[in-house]
Amino acid sequence: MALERTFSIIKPDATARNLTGAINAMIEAAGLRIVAQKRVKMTREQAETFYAVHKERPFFGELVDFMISGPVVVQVLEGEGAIAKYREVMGATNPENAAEGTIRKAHAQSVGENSVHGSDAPETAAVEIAQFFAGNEIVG
Ligand code: DAT
Ligand code: MG
Repeated sequence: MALERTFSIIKPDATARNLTGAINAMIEAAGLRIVAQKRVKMTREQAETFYAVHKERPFFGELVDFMISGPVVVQVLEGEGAIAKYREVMGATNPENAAEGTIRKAHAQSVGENSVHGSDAPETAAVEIAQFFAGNEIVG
């Protein structure tokens, strides 16, 4: 398996509950390395661009409002098979379906307020990383 990078967001429901460190501990325990990280408040335009793939979905407005409702921590994670591995560590989108030991099982509050984002494929990871980080901000 190849060394990969994936894009992660610790979402506003998690930063509000002071869970950045707890989530980072789960990421690192899974063998993923945090090679870039910053805390930001997304603009509405940034959130709409980031989730553009979902713009026709009924929950799009709610999703954007939530993502700009408070600070987020954006991250680049690196490791062997990082994209699939982080999806596993996150757990299912709806915490009711998330496996024991996953971030969403432990911390998510609902399908909308589900604590973390992780890229779903190499192409989306590259686009998402480039939306928030310059190359020289990522230190592997
Ligand atoms: P994931 O974040 O697991 O990749 P996704 O890409 O299908 O899930 O959806 C992006 C986000 O949109 C998800 O994290 C939370 C929100 N969302 C998805 N389905 C939803 C629903 N049925 N109701 C409310 N929000 C939803
Ligand atoms: Mg997704």
